[in-house]
Amino acid sequence: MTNSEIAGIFEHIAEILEIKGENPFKIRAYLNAGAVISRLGENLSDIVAGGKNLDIPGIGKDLYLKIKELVNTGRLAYYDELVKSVPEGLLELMKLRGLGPKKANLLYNNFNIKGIKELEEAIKSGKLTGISGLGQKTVENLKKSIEDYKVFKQRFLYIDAFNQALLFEAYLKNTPQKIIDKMQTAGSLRRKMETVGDIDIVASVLAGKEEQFSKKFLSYPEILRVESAGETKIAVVLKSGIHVDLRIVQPADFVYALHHFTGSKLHNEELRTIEKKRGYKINEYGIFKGSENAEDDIVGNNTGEVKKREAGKKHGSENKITVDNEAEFYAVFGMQFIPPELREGTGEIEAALSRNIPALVEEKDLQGVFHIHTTYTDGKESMEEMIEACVKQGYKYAGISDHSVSAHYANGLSASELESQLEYIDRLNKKYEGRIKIFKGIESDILPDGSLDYDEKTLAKLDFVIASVHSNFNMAENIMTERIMNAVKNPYTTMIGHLTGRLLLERNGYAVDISRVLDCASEYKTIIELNANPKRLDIDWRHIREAISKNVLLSINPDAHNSSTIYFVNYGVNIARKGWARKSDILNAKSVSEVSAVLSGIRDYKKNVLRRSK
Ligand code: DGT
Ligand code: CA
Ligand code: CA
Ligand code: ZN
Repeated sequence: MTNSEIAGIFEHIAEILEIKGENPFKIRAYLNAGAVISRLGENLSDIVAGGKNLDIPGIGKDLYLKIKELVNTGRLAYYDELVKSVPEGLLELMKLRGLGPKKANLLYNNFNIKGIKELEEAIKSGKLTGISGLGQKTVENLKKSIEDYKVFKQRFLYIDAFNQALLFEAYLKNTPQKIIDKMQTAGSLRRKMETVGDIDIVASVLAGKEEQFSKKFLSYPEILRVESAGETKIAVVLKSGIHVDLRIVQPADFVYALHHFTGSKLHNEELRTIEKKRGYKINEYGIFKGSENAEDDIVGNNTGEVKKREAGKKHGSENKITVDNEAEFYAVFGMQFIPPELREGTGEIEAALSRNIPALVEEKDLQGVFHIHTTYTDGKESMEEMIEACVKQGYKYAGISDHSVSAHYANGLSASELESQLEYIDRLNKKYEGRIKIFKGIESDILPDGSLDYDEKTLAKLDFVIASVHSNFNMAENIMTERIMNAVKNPYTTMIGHLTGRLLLERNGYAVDISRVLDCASEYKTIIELNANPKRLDIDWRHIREAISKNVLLSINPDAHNSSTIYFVNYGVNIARKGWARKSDILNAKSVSEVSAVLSGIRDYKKNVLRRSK
């Protein structure tokens, strides 16, 4: 942990304390310490490691203990608690230019404004005018800050970054003569993170074309401003607010640079640490091994043997090991290829060493889709249009699930409306026989007590039920968990929709004990949806491995409200892969007959469990 990171945390603590209206002396102490630390010549990590006593004015014993905790553990319990003690929206609010803790406090206490959205609405409604401390000018400035914040917010949805990277790359490749040797996106985008901080691009350029390439890059019409432009690194901000980091490397270094800048940092650090013990040095320029014993430990792979050559002056007596691609890169260390999605430092290196990296599910494995809405409720296209789109995609089945009766906001179906929809599906199934099978379903609200909409007689007519929480988000965690577990146990529940209800970069999910829900889903053989809407991507990939280890089946669902969003499942596949999911872990990677058997099997199984427990 660097001095500036520690200083940043202390400054943030001061801000939060100020929002909470705490003792001004305490606040001053943190602010002061932050300032002192950021001016400090010596590294705090070194001071702590050296076991020295700190003798810096402004940093007392209590603060030094906190510094020690940060340096030694990378965290600070006091800070974590503090962050939890204020509404998250308030912290977001403080990211607005011109809005410090005092104003945040004012807005919160007088208008219950807890976030940027609420502030924006309050400004629009004129509610804030004529309040002391919030003059006309201030309000105008806040309005401007909100607009800027939206453009320059810190992270972007994967889908947005992905699309912008595609356009930029297409532009870069579009030259009368070939300039680029190799080019690829790296960073969190390549690892398919659900949100992305910036776009990282690694490129190697044909000899003599370097200047031409830089010029082309810097002439991209979407560039808002250039942050820095060197020979090997260019950083720009696009008009959309997203930053782009370009690294230009020698063709011979491309693979190492690509690997390095793909990250994650944690993955790289772990790999370097393990391999250092075996005499390797890894960085963005290569893999090097000290000349003594250099032959040992070098393992070829099935795509070709690993070559070695002298790296020349730059690395002295070390040998640079030449690889042509990342499969060879990992093979040097006797590892399986680690797909970028898995490079998060969560055990992938160990798995690659013991050949336990699974074959991950792929887009082409999907044979059908569930969770499709139609104009019967809030969908934008007719059922037939949605089915046609699925046929076009080559899907062998489609699961229709409109909203249930409690979902007034989405024009939910009454029991009789649902019955007429089911008859319509019968007719369509005849029409599409041999092409696609339509499964009859519903997305039923999970009512506050955990029960579903409709009576048993109606539910029994369906092939599947997606049970989702759409109301009463603010329950205490244990009550929400019980609510969802009740739905899991219901014999008619096939799967639980969007497990936490989060909207990425907009709102956190409701409080729910995911591990308990997964245990329950495992016991009752209930499927968990991986909602593939790029704003949701819910269940989070960090919980997918746990689900799989508990033998819970996942269903990658587009939650499509029009035919052009059925392809959202591809974003779901990304996330499933990040969660180490194989084809066999995914419901809709199964054939029609397998899926039919699974759906009826779940219901029969749960009915049996219930019967036995009586
Ligand atoms: P982001 O942009 O916040 O979504 O996440 P990343 O992973 O794309 O992070 P970024 O853009 O800062 O850096 C890209 C990769 O470059 C990162 O995953 C690993 C590598 N890298 C960058 N800086 C460092 C560093 O200081 N140490 C190490 N070990 N790796 C770094
Ligand atoms: Ca990045
Ligand atoms: Ca970056
Ligand atoms: Zn839905």
